[in-house]
Amino acid sequence: TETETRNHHAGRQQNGGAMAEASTVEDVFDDTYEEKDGPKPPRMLVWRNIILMTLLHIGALYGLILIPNASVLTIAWTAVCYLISALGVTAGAHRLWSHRSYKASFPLRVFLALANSMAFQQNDIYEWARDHRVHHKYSETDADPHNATRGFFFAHIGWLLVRKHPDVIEKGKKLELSDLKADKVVMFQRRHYKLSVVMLCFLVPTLVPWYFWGESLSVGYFVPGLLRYAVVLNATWLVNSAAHIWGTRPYDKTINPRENPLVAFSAIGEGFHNYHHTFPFDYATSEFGCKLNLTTAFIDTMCYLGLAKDPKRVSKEMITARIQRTGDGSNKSG
Ligand code: ST9
Ligand code: ZN
Ligand code: ZN
Repeated sequence: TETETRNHHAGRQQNGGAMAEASTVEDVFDDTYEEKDGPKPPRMLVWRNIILMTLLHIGALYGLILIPNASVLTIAWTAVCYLISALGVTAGAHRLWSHRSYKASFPLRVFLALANSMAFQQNDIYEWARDHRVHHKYSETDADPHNATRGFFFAHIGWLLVRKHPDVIEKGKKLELSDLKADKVVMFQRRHYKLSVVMLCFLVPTLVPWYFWGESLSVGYFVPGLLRYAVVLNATWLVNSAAHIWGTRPYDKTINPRENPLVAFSAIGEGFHNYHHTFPFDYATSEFGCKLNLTTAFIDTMCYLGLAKDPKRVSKEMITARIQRTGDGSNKSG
């Protein structure tokens, strides 16, 4: 595995002359890390987050009840907000900024940063990408922020309700993040994160239906606002919880992340998680391109329009070789 992964990285560097930044991305599993011996540090609850997450989910349930009061346009707007915020996470924070699996022009990065603020995940793109690189590099150990060996609840939402394991921070501080620091769009979003979240995650979804087609403010706030926000969050968390627990492992049966079509559907393409942890730099995060994968279709469209370029892909031969060497036998094409 080790040699193969290193070859991927070398391959990455050869892919394009100006790909220097991509070769520094630390998203490959590090099997030299060992968890510290002795008792685990005590779990420290963060009550502020517990209360806020409870209120958010109560608000989202209320939004669910309000759906019959919403106009058709408001429902359509909710879907649009869902897609935009999801793309800000999948095409933006995840495939572009965490993994550098393709290159995006300035206007596309601005769009993805705005979309990312609409999704209001954790913190800004910089912290999201940092935590996500630690997740890949130290997957399912103490240094993984949402270590799925601690169970479904912890991997899903529990990790946001307690202090991080010290190893997450220790290892995260050693990561190479210069590509993120050098990205003006990422740093701008980081500087203005709070304001951009208030505007894009809450005010815009609420006010657009009110201003343009006379929707009530409460439907605007609870349906395209809170309900949409909570559903995008849960769809994202399912990648960390369900897709690390349920599904097949056609590419690498020695790791826990799995292929989960249901998660792929709700997370617009991010549920092919056995593939993704095996080949983290592939822009499609799946062997099967656009299948159940709106994010890949979006990036393809952006490439077609000249707004993105250099999407990285694993060769068919490399996939087949990997399926035969470490797969669980569930892949029909292998
Ligand atoms: C949310 C996040 O939902 C979702 C992220 C999901 C990730 C998903 C990945 C899935 C795969 C991709 C698929 C996408 C699919 C999308 C589908 C869309 C439909 N390295 O953090 P603190 C430092 S959030 C280095 O406070 P605590 C840090 O800089 C929802 N350093 O740790 C700081 O340093 P300093 C809203 C690190 O105290 C210090 O440590 N958000 C690292 O343990 C303390 O940092 C929330 O609900 C690192 N990795 O608190 C919660 N980490 O002091 C927001 C930390 O120098 N978060 N540091 O400034 C929090 O409240 C807290 O982080 C905490 C931990 C309570 C969780
Ligand atoms: Zn994962
Ligand atoms: Zn990833």
